[in-house]
Amino acid sequence: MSITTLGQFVIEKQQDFSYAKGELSRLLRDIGIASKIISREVNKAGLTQILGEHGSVNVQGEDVKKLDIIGNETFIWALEKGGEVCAMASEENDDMVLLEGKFSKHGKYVVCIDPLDGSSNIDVNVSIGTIFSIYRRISEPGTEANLQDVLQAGNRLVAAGYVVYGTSTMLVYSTGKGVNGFTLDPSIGEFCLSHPDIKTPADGKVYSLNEGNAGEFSEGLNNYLAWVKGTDKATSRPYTARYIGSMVADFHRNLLKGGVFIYPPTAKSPNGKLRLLFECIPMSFIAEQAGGIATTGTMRVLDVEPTEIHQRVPVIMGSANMVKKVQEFM
Ligand code: AHM
Ligand code: MG
Repeated sequence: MSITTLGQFVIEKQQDFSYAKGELSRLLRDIGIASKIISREVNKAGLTQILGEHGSVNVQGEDVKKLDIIGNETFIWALEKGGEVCAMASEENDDMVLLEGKFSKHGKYVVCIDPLDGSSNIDVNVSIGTIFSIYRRISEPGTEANLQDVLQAGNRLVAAGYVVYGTSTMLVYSTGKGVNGFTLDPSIGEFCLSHPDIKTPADGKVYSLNEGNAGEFSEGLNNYLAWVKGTDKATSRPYTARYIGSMVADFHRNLLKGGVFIYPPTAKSPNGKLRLLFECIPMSFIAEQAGGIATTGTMRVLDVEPTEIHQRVPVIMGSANMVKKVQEFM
């Protein structure tokens, strides 16, 4: 048989890390388990008519929770069971979460997570995603984790990735040695290697940003938009706009086909909308590992030193030449 499951792949790659004692492999396995559970819940989302609306009580008499809450609780459960992680920062929690599993205090890792990104798309059956990043803790294992453990720059990442719940569920991750993608085969309940060693094209045709905010963009960015559209009448240009409003889905398409994803500063939100820890760092890591570029417009996203958990930064990421072109204008 020629399939390689996520679990098999992670074990095969363990030898890439001289310090690895299997904890990271187990942690990646736990993230895979949580993702499969969330995938199952996401697939049931359209059944709320039958199972009950969010906030109501379903036919079994259980409270129906919002999917982002389910996603968050699923990750906390999986990481507490696994015991490799001492603390977590989540888009769903205001503060850092100290994990309370039997072995959590001794866990060597911290995880930052956006359990369900693009949640405004849930009700309309459009792809959503989970984004995760893994760091080694700074504090001593066995002691209580502190804020410093989760406020680490992206250049210290051990691993990061995302799961896209689309026509198939796919998990894409990197441990700093390239990017690999796994598609969930529901018939065996396993993520199977489907996209080995993903390299993003250096050029692309797709630009992805919310142009509804153009009135609040910088002059430079609006000039770029005029340029991609060829409104300067120079020549017709090959670009096309694609923006679903689910970063994971927009990013994933651009990663495979070539493109640039932009969430720029606007007059109202000078730091953009997306969160450094939960969204920008992990996706930038994947972009770079696949051969692309990720910048805030003024610096490499992975070099930004986080100062608070829910910090936001602007982001321009994707195919190297497209990112460079945006920067020329900005
Ligand atoms: P969320 O974490 O609340 O779901 O918000 C993040 C999402 C991204 O997936 C997406 O790129 C962006 O918000 C869309 O925002 P906008 O509607 O401003 O374009
Ligand atoms: Mg989000």
